[in-house]
Amino acid sequence: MKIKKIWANQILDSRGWPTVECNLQMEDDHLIKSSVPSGASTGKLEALELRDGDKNHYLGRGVLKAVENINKIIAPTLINRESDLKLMDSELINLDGTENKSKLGANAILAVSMAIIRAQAYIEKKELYQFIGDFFCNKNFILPKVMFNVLNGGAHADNGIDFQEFMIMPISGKSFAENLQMATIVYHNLKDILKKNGYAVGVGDEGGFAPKIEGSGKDIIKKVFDLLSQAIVSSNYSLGKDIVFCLDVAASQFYDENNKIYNLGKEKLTTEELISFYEDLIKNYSIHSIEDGLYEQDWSGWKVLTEKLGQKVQLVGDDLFVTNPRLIQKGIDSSIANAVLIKPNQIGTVTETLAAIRLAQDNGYKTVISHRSGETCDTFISDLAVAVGAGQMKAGAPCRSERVAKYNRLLEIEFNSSS
Ligand code: 2PG
Ligand code: MG
Repeated sequence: MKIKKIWANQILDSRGWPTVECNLQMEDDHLIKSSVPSGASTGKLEALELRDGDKNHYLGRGVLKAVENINKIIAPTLINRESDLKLMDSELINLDGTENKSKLGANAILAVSMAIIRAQAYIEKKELYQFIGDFFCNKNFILPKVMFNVLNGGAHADNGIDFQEFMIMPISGKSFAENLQMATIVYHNLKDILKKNGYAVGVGDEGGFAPKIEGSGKDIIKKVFDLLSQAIVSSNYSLGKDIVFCLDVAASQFYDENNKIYNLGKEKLTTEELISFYEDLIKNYSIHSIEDGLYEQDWSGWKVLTEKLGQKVQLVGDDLFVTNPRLIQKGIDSSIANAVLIKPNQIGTVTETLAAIRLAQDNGYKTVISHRSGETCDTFISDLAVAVGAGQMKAGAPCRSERVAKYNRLLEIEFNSSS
């Protein structure tokens, strides 16, 4: 069955900024949609998200050029053909012709790439995760353990907490559904605890609470961990046994490149001091994973970090690797980090995303499939996580429809595959 029509629309993401939606109509008129997310704390080497820059349209953040690139440049090359992800992704890469997809825009290219693989799944009458699994030669479908971001800071909130994401990962549930329930119970108890302590309970970009907490840099972080620990205990779960902590520090966001210093509140920390702060936190709290613990271009600092902490915790590279096989290979070659965050829009096609996952897995690096802080209700990453047996995923708090949509899709996959 051939592709009859492809067209794009400008829609809004969860922060109220424009993003790209791609529509793909099959010969039998079946309509497929995909839409792409957008980051706030983006890595320097990510594929380019094309924005119009016209101040009179959405304050410069419109994506009409990307939409037009799909409608006028990409669509004519794909219609009246049968979907073929591998071939079509490589054509899209060539059509763009730049290193970082800056001509057509990674937002345009990824939206189409996701629609193409969905079209193939539709033709083969398979669930998306089953089709991606076949494509990836994996039959071992696993529901991921999820890092739920229950307290937001950094670029995702305006509360003076420098670490970006404080996440809880339930591990003792017998199913995804059970782990989801555990996270949700802790989330609601955390709300009560914050209220009792006089903190505001509005939420940040990823649905976690975003209270303003007074103190010096390190003290604030410890206070957050104490509040989260209380929420876990008051939910009758055991820290370390039932639930572990995960952090996305997003350290590039508070790094002073000129002075090579991390500004944690009013405290100025060297790389070594920040690493020993992590050691301190690991001793006192059950931390399973630290993402972007150091500045994305400080490869020598990352080397020290990995040597010191790599045996104790998972060290995830996000801004460091930007889902780019070339940078992941560089990390593997120099034994830096031990896990890779996977965000399809950092690289711009589904094929390259799968190549990044394959490279990580083949070299013993763990993979964490991730949303962006600006999201839509597209649930592609849930299917992706199951399909490749990633083992881990993060999609924000169990709150806000664009986050919950991903968790509800995981529930659906788990339910359907067990019934
Ligand atoms: C991150 C992401 C998602 P953003 O840093 O891991 O949580 O944030 O999309 O803003 O880059
Ligand atoms: Mg990150």
